[in-house]
Amino acid sequence: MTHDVSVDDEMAKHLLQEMLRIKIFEEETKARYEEGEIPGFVHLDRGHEGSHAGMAAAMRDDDWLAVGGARLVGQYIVKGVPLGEIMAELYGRTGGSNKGHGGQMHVSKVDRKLYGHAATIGSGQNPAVGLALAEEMKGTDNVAVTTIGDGGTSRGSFHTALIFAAYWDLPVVFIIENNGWAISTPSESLPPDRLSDYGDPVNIPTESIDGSDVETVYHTVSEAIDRARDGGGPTVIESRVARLNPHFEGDKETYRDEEELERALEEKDPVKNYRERVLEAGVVSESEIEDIIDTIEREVQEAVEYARESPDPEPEAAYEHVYKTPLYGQGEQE
Ligand SMILES: Cc1ncc(C[n+]2csc(CCOP(=O)(O)OP(=O)(O)O)c2C)c(N)n1
Repeated sequence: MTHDVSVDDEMAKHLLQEMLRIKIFEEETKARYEEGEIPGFVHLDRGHEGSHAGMAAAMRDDDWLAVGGARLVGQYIVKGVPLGEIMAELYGRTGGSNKGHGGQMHVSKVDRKLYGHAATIGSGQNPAVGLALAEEMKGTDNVAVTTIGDGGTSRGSFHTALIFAAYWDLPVVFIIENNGWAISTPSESLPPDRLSDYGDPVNIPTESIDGSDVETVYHTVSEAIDRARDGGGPTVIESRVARLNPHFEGDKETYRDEEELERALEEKDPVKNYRERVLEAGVVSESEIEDIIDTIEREVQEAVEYARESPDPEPEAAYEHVYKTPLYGQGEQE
């Protein structure tokens, strides 16, 4: 890679640091999962780090992020959820952001303006429209960014959200993280060449970009957010990335061509490519990168310790935060 760096040194270091934070946190998650410490399913983000870090760097803290797709952990990290709370949620412990009720797919944190994922893919876009409408009604210039995978774009709810955002000209940035796969279904089987073309029928401006290039994502999302903040309405961005891990840990990927995966690992690893690029440009030295990695590794170990020490929820907690009033007598207080 011989591209110049197109952001200032401070931003370049920030982007690299955020991508490394995702990568190191997830390597530890994978190891803890394989040791049987983390229950349930985990879906990891390898290949999406640049899309997540570039998106968040373009946002302000008071902008909403309504997350979607299955590549979620990196999105929680870049939106500033404390690593301990994410890890404890993965462990199903009370120290998690959702007190262990949510697990890996359902971290949310309202005071960080992170709107969590529901059980069905493609369900975060209408809430994002509602959040943007609420911000507009309150008279702020905060925007709502929302992510979705290629698979999720097949749901009607996604298209409904586009229609409402266009109709009300709302400050929403729709990011489609197209990693080529919805579990084992290739995104090539979807009708448009560029998934951002789904914005065309409702006249929303669209962009289709290389989402494994963190700076491209940062510039494109910044432009869309600036337009939304200035009253220019929504944008649909297709962020083309590669899925560099299986759909979930344990998926044998028998449907996937080995050569395609090897080529993607060689060419589309956002962290490896950006590390080379900033080193080549003289923005950081090898020893500075090693220091950044040491610091993150310590943070991640602290997160694991926090999760391990955090208690399991009491069985009765299964009835908390579910229904406003207990259902069929369950969980009633004596
Ligand atoms: C409405 C709905 N259909 C099916 C599923 C099962 N499911 C979970 S993840 C997934 C694939 C998602 O693919 P994509 O949207 O491309 O996101 P990615 O996994 O690539 O991040 C599916 C089909 C679901 N959760 N919700």
